[in-house]
Amino acid sequence: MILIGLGANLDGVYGTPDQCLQECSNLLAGAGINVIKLSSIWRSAPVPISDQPWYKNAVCSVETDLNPHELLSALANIEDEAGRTREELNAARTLDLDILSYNDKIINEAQLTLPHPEIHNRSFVLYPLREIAPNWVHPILGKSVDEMIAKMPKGQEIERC
Ligand code: PH2
Ligand code: MG
Ligand code: MG
Repeated sequence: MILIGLGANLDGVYGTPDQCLQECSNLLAGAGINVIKLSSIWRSAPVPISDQPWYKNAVCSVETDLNPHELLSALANIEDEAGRTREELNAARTLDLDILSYNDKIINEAQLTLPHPEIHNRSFVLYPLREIAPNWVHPILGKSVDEMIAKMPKGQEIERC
């Protein structure tokens, strides 16, 4: 299963963060990335806590013929088209598309780490992930989504929209 995390907390080319996430299935399809399942949109406090606007987050599963590196660059192109500017780490953004897992492959390269190294720490990934892939098991940690939710750092405010 190929899993992608979606996030946005600034208005951009496609409108509000909500509107941008709703447009994502079309944007991905245009790049040969077909959305199979899409979670609800969740509203989450920025991690780490800051005075940025709250995020809208979702997770989807996709099918594509692109390999992991091709997928990474296709997602970066979509982020660019959405008006993303690349500033400091964790800066507010119009659209963030992260590969969470690519068929459970393990990759450790400067440009691409798979599975995404923060999955188990982030409520804004784990709650939407549970909606679409409740049986997914982290390929390195060997933990189910529920087990990761039970152990994730506390105090990350999140609500389903
Ligand atoms: N993305 C980040 C950093 N912090 N916080 C929330 N709530 N949602 C995000 O998508 C997010 C974040 C870096 O990609
Ligand atoms: Mg991210
Ligand atoms: Mg990213």
